[in-house]
Amino acid sequence: MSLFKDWWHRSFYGKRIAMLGLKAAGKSQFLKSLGCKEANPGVRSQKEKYNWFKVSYPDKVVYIKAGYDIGGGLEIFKQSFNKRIKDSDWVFFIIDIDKYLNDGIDEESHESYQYQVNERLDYINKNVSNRYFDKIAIVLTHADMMSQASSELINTFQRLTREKTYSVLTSHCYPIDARDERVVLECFKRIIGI
Ligand SMILES: Nc1nc2c(ncn2[C@@H]2O[C@H](COP(=O)(O)OP(=O)(O)OP(=O)(O)O)[C@@H](O)[C@H]2O)c(=O)[nH]1
Ligand SMILES: [Mg+2]
Repeated sequence: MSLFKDWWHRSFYGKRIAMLGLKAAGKSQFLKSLGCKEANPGVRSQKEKYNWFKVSYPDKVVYIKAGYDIGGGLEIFKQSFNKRIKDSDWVFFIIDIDKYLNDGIDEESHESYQYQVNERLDYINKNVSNRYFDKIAIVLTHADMMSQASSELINTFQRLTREKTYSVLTSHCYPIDARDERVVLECFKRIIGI
């Protein structure tokens, strides 16, 4: 009975989500904390398929459809982001706020983290119809590494992006420790509006 119910719910009410972001941003960690057992944080994801899973609250269950946990390389991002944003009910753009603000240079690409994130935001802004922007939420991971309070982090992040063409995308952002299940569940709840 329960298996049938699960099948029924995920087939008809299941939601599709997309995780976007640079490598090691915390995409797999966020999925894992949400309840996806197959997500593998700390291991570089290529294009691993995960099965459907449930996000469980005391009073509610949200069914998430099967999808891909796609790694953060720019080529993969460019190939897949447009379709993924359109096909998904909610899109999580994951940014390591510690790296973003402290702006380290990536050893592989020799570009700063902030530059690479901004480049992707700009890319989305220019290549995706703005009618999809409402379903994109910016999640700022590694907030636990920062001395600033959440509200300050949001202010700092928004100040840096205010003058940019893509500032419309950064109006909703959520600083979290993606390893903390309780925090991730609360963040997810706010984003999807339940
Ligand atoms: N302290 C802290 N560590 C985090 C946080 N989010 C993720 N991590 C850790 O950062 C590392 C990278 O996280 P992943 O979830 O694997 O990153 P990813 O975005 O899936 O990376 P790719 O699959 O390579 O694209 C893991 O060891 C995580 O446990 C956070 O909010 N705080
Ligand atoms: Mg990953």
